[in-house]
Amino acid sequence: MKTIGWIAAASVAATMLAQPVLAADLEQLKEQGFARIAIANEPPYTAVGADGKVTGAAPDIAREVFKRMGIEDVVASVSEYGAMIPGLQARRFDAVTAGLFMKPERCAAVAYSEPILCDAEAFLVKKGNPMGFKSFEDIAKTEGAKIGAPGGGTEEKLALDAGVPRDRVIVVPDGQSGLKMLQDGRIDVYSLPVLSLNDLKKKSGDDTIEVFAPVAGAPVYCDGTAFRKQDTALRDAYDKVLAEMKESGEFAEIIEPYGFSAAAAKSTSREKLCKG
Ligand code: 6CS
Repeated sequence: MKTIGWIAAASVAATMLAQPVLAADLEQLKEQGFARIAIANEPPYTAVGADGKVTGAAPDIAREVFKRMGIEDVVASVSEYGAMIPGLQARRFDAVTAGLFMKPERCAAVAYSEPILCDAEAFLVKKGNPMGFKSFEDIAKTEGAKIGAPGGGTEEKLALDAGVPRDRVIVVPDGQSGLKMLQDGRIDVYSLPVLSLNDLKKKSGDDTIEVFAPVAGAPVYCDGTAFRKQDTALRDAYDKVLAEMKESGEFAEIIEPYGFSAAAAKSTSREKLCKG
């Protein structure tokens, strides 16, 4: 009996080893009936309503493109920006649709679609911008000034690259926390893309704060939907539908009510953005 056990175990092991590293291919996702997407809950890019409904320009585009690919729906998980790529690679998600801006180091780690949502960077500051912050370098040279930014996010990296010491770059989990920390004086500036801060400021109803934009010296970024490196066939199928929607005007119909420009996304490319 023991011998049979060993043979059975060996054949199972051999079969498992023989399995290729399965990409999340189109047929698999069609069968699954949904694509698992990572979002951040940062309106107007991504949002989760009190009723749990997922909206925002990025998930709305993804839902429509996947539907036209035969994948009926999307199931979203909220993630910190810095955890999105590791989560994708660990197969916790099938795609990242969160305004994850294309940058060379990210392009090296994932397979991005063509550009979708473009935006400049901004600062949320006290009314009148009393510390005169116009760039990340201004914050670096202001002794003791603290900036709030998303963990693993673009603004955190821009601040560190501009010379803001690590202990003056405060990781902020979400917009509401950043707003409160600024209002309480625990940070002197909170940085997110322009449309995110405009949305946050408008909903706050707080006239003691204001948005400064665009941040001098910071590029205009664009996101794309991010897939695993090995899932390029899935990404190419996504891009084909995305291009059709850009051409037909349906792409603009989805993103422009959120404040994004279809022309901005159509004016650039993954190739250009991944070059940096
Ligand atoms: O891609 C990023 O890192 C940035 N994208 C958005 C939409 N918000 C903040 C984040 O740092």
